[in-house]
Amino acid sequence: MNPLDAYWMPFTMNRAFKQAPRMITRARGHYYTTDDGRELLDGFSGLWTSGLGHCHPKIVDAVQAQVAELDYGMGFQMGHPKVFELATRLTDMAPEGFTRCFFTNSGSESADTALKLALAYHRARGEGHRTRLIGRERGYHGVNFGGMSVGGIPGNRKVFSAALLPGVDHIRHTHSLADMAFTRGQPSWGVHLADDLERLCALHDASNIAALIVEPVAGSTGILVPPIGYLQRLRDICDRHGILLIFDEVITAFGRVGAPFAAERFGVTPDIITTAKGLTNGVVPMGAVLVREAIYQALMQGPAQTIEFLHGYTYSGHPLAAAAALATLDVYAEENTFATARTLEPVFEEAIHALRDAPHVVDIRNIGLMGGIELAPREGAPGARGYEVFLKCFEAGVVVRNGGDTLQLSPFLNSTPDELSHIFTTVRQALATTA
Ligand code: PXG
Ligand code: PLP
Repeated sequence: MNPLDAYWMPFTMNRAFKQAPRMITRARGHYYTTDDGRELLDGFSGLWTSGLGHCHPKIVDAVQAQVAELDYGMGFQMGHPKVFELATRLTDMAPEGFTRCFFTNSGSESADTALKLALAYHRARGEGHRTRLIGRERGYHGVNFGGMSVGGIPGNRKVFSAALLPGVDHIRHTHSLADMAFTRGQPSWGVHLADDLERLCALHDASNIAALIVEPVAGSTGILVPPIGYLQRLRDICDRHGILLIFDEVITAFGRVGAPFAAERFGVTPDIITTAKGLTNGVVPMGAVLVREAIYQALMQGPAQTIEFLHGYTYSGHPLAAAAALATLDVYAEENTFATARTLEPVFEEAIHALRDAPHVVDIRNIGLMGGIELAPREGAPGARGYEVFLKCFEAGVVVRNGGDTLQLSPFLNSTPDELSHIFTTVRQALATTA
């Protein structure tokens, strides 16, 4: 038996991996070390998680100190100081009006928490008829039943079709090669795609719709940057019809678009923001759901001796995660990380768009330090070309990710221009040698 067999790996080609493993044993700064002693430049910041680089000494110290002090503390009907401090810090840095924070352990749990909050909010206000949840084609909101249902990735949904939540619908995605290929930053075409929400309001009657959930920039499906004016128009339509707007900022929060939140970068304020990943720099799993005061207040109206929102995870607000998050927020502030990322954005944009003439490239998209390079699929084998480029980059010492035939780039928020250029040189060489 292969000693790797027992572990069923997540979102991985298990059989192929176990024939030819890619094993990492150490990480420091911007590099992984493999089990055969090679150094890999991480062009994906973990999995969008680790914008500060790996094993940041301040975060490592904070977690080490915490584990020796309070390893776990029951979070139901009890609490520990750091998680309260963290909630205050997060609401302070969130856009105006976000005064409350609920903790989870992942982006998937944040998405499902946000959807449950939306239903509970409307019901508490006497609008229990608002039960429908709207997502968007090509959206990714994790893998739990709620997030998968509002998600719009056919492959993730297909097998579970019979068990998807009822009462869910989707607006159109915003991608069109014909209208926006090779746009730098936000496309000027496509604001009208937001009007698709009006179609669903008319179909279901808006009084039945609880919430719309979208990623401000769709990440997993290949970096779909919102057209200029699009998010604002979604906001306007939601306002007109009393629909809550949820931004899933699991990828976009904490500097990835050169601001604390994409809501700020795009100047559009949702009602609920979901986060995870960069909250702890990926060091300990944690997610946070930020909500506006009115949502919290609506749920605080019952008898005093009741649990107002019957929801929570054993590990909500885990002490190690809280310590890691507090240290991470300190480092973001001390190192001026979000502004650094914003300064790097034009360098990144130049470097990624320079690949326009490379073989197979049909589109390049970027915003902040998120980049997507879409390749033409190989005849009859969608995804194969993207996967081959991923493998070649790995062999050449650079980690990128492929989502099907789109290469995804998520360099460190504190990358050097040389590192960016090394990443793109490696991708270019990989493309040149890929059929
Ligand atoms: N929402 C969004 C917007 C995400 O990007 C999740 C929810 C789920 O988070 P968890 O922590 O439950 O995985 C995510 C996660 C990719 C890729 O290739 C991105 C994610 C996950 C797996 C792959 O871009 N994002
Ligand atoms: N399943 C069982 C049997 C449980 O007792 C619990 C939590 O107590 C869960 C699932 C949920 O686990 P978590 O709170 O870590 O999400």
